[in-house]
Amino acid sequence: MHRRKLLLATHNKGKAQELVELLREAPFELTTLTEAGITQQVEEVGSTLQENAILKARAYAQLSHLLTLADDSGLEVDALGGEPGPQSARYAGEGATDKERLDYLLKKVENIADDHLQARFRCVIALAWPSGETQIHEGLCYGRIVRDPRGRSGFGYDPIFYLPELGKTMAELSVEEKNRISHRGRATRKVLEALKQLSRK
Ligand code: ITT
Repeated sequence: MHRRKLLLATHNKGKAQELVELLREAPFELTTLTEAGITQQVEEVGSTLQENAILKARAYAQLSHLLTLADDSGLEVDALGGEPGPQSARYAGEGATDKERLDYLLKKVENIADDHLQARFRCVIALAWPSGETQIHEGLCYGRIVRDPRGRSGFGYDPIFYLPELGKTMAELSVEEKNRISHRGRATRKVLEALKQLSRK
């Protein structure tokens, strides 16, 4: 029997690696933008994670004619009024490296006291069907910013996102450990439930 396909619509390798692991039990055959021959980059012109997740999922679903999953995620620092939020990928300018983004954020929090560095990661996942129908799922992960980057796993702001209960930064966790507690893990488990329900229909 042919399993239905689910397109993981991300150009971010770190995200893709985590999503593949998280969706191992999904009753769908996972495929990527590269495998689907899609090179277009959808512009994230929305002002919220939800708007951008929907924009990406709908656009790639139309291009691929497949059920499509898009993840828009970001880091929210309380003392910066929730910044960088939806701008997380572009915080230090278009084309900046993870290291440049992280340094830029550390500069922004330079004058903020250590006990005011609470932050959270938020992940919004949109599922879109080629018909235009869309579902949204969200996950949060709470921690705080540390000034000395630690760890080599993960991606993005992981080396400066500290999890007090674990005594480690997100970049000191294996993919499995990160998925267990991360914003993306939490959102994707909700997606998985929805996909399982769908496949029972
Ligand atoms: P796609 O749109 O192609 O999926 P992207 O990297 O542009 O890739 P986003 O627009 O959602 O994705 O930007 C999310 C940014 O937020 C990402 O580039 C990281 O800087 C940060 N981020 C999101 N999730 C993260 C995580 O789990 N760990 C560290 N940083 C994360």
